[in-house]
Amino acid sequence: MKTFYNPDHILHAARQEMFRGRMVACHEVPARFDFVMRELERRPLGKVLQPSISDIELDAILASVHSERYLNFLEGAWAEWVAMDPANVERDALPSVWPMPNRHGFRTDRLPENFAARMGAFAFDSGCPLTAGSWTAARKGAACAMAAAQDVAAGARSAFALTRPPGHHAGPDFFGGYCFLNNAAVAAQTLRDKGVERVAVLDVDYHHGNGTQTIFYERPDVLTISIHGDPLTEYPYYLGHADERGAGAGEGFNLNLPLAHGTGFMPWIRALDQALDAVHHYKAGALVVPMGLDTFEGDPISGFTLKSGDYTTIGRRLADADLPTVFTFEGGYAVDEVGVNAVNLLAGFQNAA
Ligand code: OKP
Ligand code: ZN
Repeated sequence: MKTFYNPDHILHAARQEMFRGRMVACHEVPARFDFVMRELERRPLGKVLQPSISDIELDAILASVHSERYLNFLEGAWAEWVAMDPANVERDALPSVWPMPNRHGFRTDRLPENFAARMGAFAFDSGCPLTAGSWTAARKGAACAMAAAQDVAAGARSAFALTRPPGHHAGPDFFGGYCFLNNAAVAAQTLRDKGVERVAVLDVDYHHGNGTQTIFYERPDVLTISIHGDPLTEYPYYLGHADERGAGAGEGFNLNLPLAHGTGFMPWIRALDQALDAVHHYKAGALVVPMGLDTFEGDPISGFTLKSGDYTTIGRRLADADLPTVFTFEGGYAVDEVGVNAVNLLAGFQNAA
């Protein structure tokens, strides 16, 4: 499989994130990318190349998964942050005030002028710093996802979008969880646009793919599935329950498989089999896998206990679905092991095929 990588990922390198009342070092660091790249050099899976996607193409696909208001906000956010206070150039932007939906009667068509307030209107946590280069990094990352999906639509068995920041928490008009633009949604929509009638997204990151779920919640043409830590105790908390099944025309086309903190490989792989059954019954024509490696036992912010060798099995099992597959790089914060775990999964997939 080809890897489409984002050399501009480095433009997004935040200093600190808010965690329980204090600022702590970011978990989502540029070195994560380097470890995956280094492991791909050690155990090559195919060509490693930059995407060639035009701005027009990219704008169009972003506009089909995110709102115009949100994209405009993100594009101008850093300049507005610095305009608030020139000293802000030394600090990453974080929100500190949020609308309470259904309480204040807040409407997204009546945004406040104050930047900090507007930032809160588009964000769902204070742990996702926006830096001078976040927009460009995220945008170039979305181009990788689009290129990977185009490659698969053109007949490749699989492709990998290697980029950061990750994307699966980014919704139609919100960011959070280290994510700004939803790379997996971009890949799924690209496959749809290329004529794949039914696309399945199977999110294996430790955290519920709340952004992807929300983007496709009312659509029957993209089945969204997520296996993740139970939102009763795990981030992102407010979504990811088993009874969220989709709405309207999308009813029945969202499947959440929450598992308790502490879950090990055997119950995890049973959930994967359940997910793959759903993909099969849906008669998907292609698969998108938001690939988080934070299910690993050594992950500092997660609670499953998968081991490095388990990722090979997961890759193999995903290959059994026998579908053209796009992988996007999501979480995984045991930085030293993230490359080995990612390539184990991808190689497990590729060598099974
Ligand atoms: C992003 B992805 C933990 C705080 C939680 C957000 C986690 C985002 C995970 N100390 N902060 O799904 O891997
Ligand atoms: Zn995660």
